[in-house]
Amino acid sequence: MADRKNVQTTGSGAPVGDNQNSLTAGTRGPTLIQDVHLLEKLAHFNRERIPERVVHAKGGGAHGVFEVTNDEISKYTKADFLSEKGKETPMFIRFSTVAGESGSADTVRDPRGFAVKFYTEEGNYDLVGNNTPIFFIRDAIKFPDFIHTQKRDPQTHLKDPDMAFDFWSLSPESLHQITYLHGDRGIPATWRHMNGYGSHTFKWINDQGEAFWVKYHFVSDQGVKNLDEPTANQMAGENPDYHTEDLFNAIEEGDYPSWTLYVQIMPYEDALAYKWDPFDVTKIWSKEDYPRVEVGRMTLNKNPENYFAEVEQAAFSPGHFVPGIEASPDKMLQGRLFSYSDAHRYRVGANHEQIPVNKPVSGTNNYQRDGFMRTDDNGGGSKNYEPNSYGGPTEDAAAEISPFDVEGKVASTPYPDDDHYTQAGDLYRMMSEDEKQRLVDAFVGHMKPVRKEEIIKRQLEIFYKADPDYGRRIAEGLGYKVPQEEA
Ligand code: HDE
Repeated sequence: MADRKNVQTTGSGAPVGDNQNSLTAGTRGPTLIQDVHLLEKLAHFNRERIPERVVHAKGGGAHGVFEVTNDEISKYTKADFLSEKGKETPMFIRFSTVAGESGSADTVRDPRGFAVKFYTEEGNYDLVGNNTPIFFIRDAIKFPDFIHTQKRDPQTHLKDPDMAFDFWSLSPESLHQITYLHGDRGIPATWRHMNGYGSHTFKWINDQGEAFWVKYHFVSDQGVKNLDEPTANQMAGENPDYHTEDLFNAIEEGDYPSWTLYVQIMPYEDALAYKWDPFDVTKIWSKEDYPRVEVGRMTLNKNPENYFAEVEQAAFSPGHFVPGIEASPDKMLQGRLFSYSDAHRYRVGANHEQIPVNKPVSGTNNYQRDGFMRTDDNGGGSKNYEPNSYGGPTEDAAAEISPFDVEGKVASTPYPDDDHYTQAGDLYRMMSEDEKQRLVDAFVGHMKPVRKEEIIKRQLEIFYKADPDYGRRIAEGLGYKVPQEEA
């Protein structure tokens, strides 16, 4: 028998005699069902695909390290991985587009996922953001509808601009994000040349139990570079995996990309007095009001060994908090706290957190048992209930979330503020003339195929409310007048 080290085996470890020829009765006889190697190989092949992510299906990832660069941060959070300057935490990131399927092009006009998993000594902390500081909607209940308009028409199975602009023009809270998306940053040159944001407001708690609101900003140390739409469209055809390839090659060549992490910090009491609802993820906090404070640096320095094992099976959840970091009442964040782990249980399985890329370096110690693909000792002979008299793991009061007051009626409540125009208009007005022209051209190009005139008119009215020039220029490009100025 050849040296076993390099002998091909079946899934059950038995050596394979012949991997070129099926077992047949005679030279031309039928294939025998007892060719268990053939049966296993074909059957496993049929089961190689797991459900792709329902959004963010196309992406790439890398391992790296996060280093704290500011000793002051521990004043605001007791999170251990942020406790002192120089502290390093291994991390894994996955970049992605939103709407495309797993084989779609990287260089489309679309937000980019920016999902970071910090393997801290207090458990995994997942910061599952995008390359935009805001989002299209601000209540989780609208998310499935919104995504349906970004995917394919139920009849034609084609992308349909009527659906996208119908939804956006009937959900004016999307104006800020679609202005951002149709601006230059809507098509990053590479994943290395874009910023990342937590987007939502989160809550930090320090050792004294004081609470602060924070927003995360990962600022690319490579700078921000974008692709213009014609170049991006050409790249989508020539090399649909351009961003994936760029990141892999950069790390392979030792050109490690890094981002400097900052937070904006809002005192707890400011929240309800601030001019904008700090829990409305369609709005930003101005950096004049809440300047960015440096936290640390994230450097990507290792490519995955295996894409499926590490990137496709990666399971990020905004619900993976560590002590000192908690949720805010942002309704989008609240909905995400359910959705991600639910998606992982469906896509990767009940025990997805036992898969190496998802496994906390700090270990787990609980009473969860059984379920598909249980690959650890399943708690061995220890009791699987608590409280118990057998020394099983008990809760740690220090890990309880910080109590906070709530008030008001239980009701399906809209946000109190419907000013979707000021911040979008500010974004338009801060653009250079060239940037404005590219923005207008992008919208004109994307709205020209819209068939329903009422959709176009409704959307033009919304642009105009943000800034009359914004509305007029797009209307002109489409051969319309803005409704507000129709004779
Ligand atoms: Fe996601 N999102 N999302 N999303 N999202 C998912 O979870 C969801 C939102 C983001 O690389 C899904 O594992 C809801 C905002 C990223 O694995 C799903 C809502 C932001 C990724 C899901 C949002 C994001 C996802 C699909 C509205 C930026 C990829 C597969 C409340 C702040 C993570 C999965 C990765 C993936 C739900 C909105 C970012 C379906 C319900 C806002 C980066 O659970």
